[in-house]
Amino acid sequence: MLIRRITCARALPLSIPMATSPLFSHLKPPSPSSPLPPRVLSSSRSFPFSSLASASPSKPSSKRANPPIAALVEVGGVKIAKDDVVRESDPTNNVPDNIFSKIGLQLHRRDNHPIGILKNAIYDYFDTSYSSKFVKFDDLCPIVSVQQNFDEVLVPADHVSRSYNDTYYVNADTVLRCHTSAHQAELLRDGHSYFLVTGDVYRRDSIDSTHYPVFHQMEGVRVFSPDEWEGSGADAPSYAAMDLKKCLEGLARHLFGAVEMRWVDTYFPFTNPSFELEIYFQERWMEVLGCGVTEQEILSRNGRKDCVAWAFGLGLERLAMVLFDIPDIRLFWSTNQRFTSQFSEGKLGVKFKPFSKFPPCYKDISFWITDSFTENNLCEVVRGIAGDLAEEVKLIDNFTNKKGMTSHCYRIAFRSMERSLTDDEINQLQWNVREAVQNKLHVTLR
Ligand code: FA5
Ligand code: MG
Repeated sequence: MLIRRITCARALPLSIPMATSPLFSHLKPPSPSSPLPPRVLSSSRSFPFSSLASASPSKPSSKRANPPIAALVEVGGVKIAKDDVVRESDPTNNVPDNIFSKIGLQLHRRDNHPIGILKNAIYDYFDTSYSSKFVKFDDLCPIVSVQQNFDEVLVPADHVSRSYNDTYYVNADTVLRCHTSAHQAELLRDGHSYFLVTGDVYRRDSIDSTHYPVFHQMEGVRVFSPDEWEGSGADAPSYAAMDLKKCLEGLARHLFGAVEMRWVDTYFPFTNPSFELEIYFQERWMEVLGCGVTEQEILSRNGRKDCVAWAFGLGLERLAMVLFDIPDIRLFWSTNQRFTSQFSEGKLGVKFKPFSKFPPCYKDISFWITDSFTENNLCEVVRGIAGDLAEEVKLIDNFTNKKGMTSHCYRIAFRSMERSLTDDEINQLQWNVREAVQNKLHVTLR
């Protein structure tokens, strides 16, 4: 294993394709003068749409891209009805059906699924290295308050991650957690000093092989009392930062043995200093985790005034992609036996054998954007219609004419991982996408 330390603020241009779009990490804190994202959607804004299933009543798709959805799910003993989460008529709600359909599936609690196998392997590492001191939570409800998800981890009021463009809101005060850090404060208040929280998290995001609107994170927090760093010769934050990197480098060795990695300095509202770990995968650097030394204010607000702590948030899909050689993040949701049968409990070293490779089909769509247009909204429309058949949405052309009108052209890659798509089917999907883009995003098609 090679761990290259990067000392500059950020080693890579932000356009590196496989680095995640930075929801929490930024080069620097957002400026106080940046515009406040809308908390509640005004009816005049072209905005998210709770459900996209009815995109084209006049031209019903011949085949359903999205499977039927259960009306009630249960997480950690809490029953969640579809109506609790998806409310089309409520302008403060932007959760579509296809997102509700993922709640309660809990891939991380399946011992034969790559995400569950990875979770268990990480548990093994922590149990062995820390004599089972880490308390584990993997069944906390993903519906949390804005306070838990943002306020308690010091996310500023004007931070981009709070916008309806980035986060799924159930209503103005309640969200689908967009990171497992949402549970940090309550667990600190409950007196835990070593804990791991694994869960499904939800984000409005781009469409490509390493981004999916539902994915899994594992949060780790360790609190130190003064006697642990006093006498070490280091100050408390340096001591915690050193211990954190040692812990995560050990974890990487435990999981991967030899793989090329590097640390990158970054910014999170809840840690300082903050770092990301990137792994070289499929000929690119891929960000797999964020971490850092917990902001003192979080500790003092939650009864740990004299302590220091570290915290990390791992992207489990990203790590599992490297570990099992899984080329596309959509595969984790596959129920196809040719995928599921390749993995079994405790088997970490297995390399995924692609069972098929069907050709992608590319369709371009061009339109004049409006001020309220965002790429995440476009991706929501595309996913709402094509579901997991949408492999990638990529901006391929962008220009502003003399009148100041800006045109975007996106290339959509449609591909099934399980079968060949017919021309008719793809044309129908693209037709539905065009119609929905025009109606829901209020842009002018070219
Ligand atoms: C966070 O979510 C922070 N809460 C992590 C953290 C915890 C930092 C504690 C400090 C202390 P970030 O937005 O970078 O950070 O996401 C963490 C990881 O989730 C990323 O490194 C990446 O591996 C994964 N990830 C992010 N977005 C996606 C996505 N759309 N699909 C799949 N994985 C993703
Ligand atoms: Mg990040």
